[in-house]
Amino acid sequence: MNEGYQLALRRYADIGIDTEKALQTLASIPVSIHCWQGDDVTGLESLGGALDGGIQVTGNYPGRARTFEELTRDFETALSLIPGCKRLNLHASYAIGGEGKRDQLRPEHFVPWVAFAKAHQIGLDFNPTFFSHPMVKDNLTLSSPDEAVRAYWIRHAVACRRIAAYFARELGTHCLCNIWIPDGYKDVPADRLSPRLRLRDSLDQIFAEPLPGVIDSVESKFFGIGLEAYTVGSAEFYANYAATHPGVYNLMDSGHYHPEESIADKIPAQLAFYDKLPLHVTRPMHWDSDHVVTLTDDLRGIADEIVRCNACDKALIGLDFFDGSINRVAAWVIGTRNMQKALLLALLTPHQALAELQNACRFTELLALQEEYKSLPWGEVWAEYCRRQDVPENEKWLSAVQQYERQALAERK
Ligand code: RNT
Ligand code: ZN
Repeated sequence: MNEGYQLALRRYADIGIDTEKALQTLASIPVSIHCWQGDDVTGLESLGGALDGGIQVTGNYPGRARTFEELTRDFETALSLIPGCKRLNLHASYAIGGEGKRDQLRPEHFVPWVAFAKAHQIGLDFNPTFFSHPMVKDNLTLSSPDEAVRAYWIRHAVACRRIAAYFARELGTHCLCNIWIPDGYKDVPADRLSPRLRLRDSLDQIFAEPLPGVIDSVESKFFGIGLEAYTVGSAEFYANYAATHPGVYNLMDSGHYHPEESIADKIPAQLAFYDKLPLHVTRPMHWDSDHVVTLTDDLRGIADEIVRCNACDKALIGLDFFDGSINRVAAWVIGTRNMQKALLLALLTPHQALAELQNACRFTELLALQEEYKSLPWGEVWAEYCRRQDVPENEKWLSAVQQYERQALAERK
């Protein structure tokens, strides 16, 4: 056994933590990696328009994936450098051969993705795509007052849920099908209720069909770029929708709240009522900027809550960042490994003992231990995990990405 790991194992045993058990648990927690970091949320439909819907990718680092082959090759490279259990999160705009007719999408447009998932033994998650499309009129989709527009997007979501069911059937694992819509207004609206009533009706139509294997979620948001005054699918709207529609879950994106709010505290609030906890983990900087996830206190707070609320099997952890200013394969690797490091740190914390201090109102000891535990040798445990999972245990993964950049990305002009 590696010497550094042995020392760490003993140090953790002193505080009642079994590092072997932590590694076992870590390996069992899936992280769903979003395909859209690989191509700046462009998709494969060749519609030619710019990214819209109030979200933005900045940067033009060379090597963006432009085809299914490039995207999957890039993703494979990332997979080979990330330990543990992975899933792939797809958007409907990554359909192959659907000609942008999103209301007519069928499983056949995703056959190569299913083959890819099978080859890598990973599950798929899915998202209808309600942006970057000519049928999005004035940033409105499921809440549009134009019935033709609203009906189009209802058909799209219905089609997507069936595709999600196909993924679940083919891959023998659930498929999270998440609805996020951009709908909102740039300036103060005259009517805040009617759009929400239309959205509620659209969702009722979309979720009418029971589909085995599909977990449905709705993702709220506070504001978008160009949609500053009002968002139809707000936090309260979707929280209440989910609460009154069994089987529909409220997905929390860590960039979709007020800047001083963290979703960490919202996790136990959700878990008091729900058996599943879908998440989009991202890093907002001043706004929903979707920076690559780093090992911040915010991220650690999210992982801590998942672990200490015993929610490792309830959390559906998805990543949602997109940075076009750095190597995109590296972005995947950095962000995903950080999510996993945060989970490991949480698994290496004696939460029960700390909770007992809280219950006994021994707050001095609680603060002292919380701070001392920050310098335990968790890096040795991470390195051991990577060795066992056959991925680089440290910054050596970077040279693999750089080599791939020279071989494969450099020729994409
Ligand atoms: C947008 C939402 C949404 C998207 C992806 C591409 O603010 O976070 O989840 O980022 O669906
Ligand atoms: Zn999101």
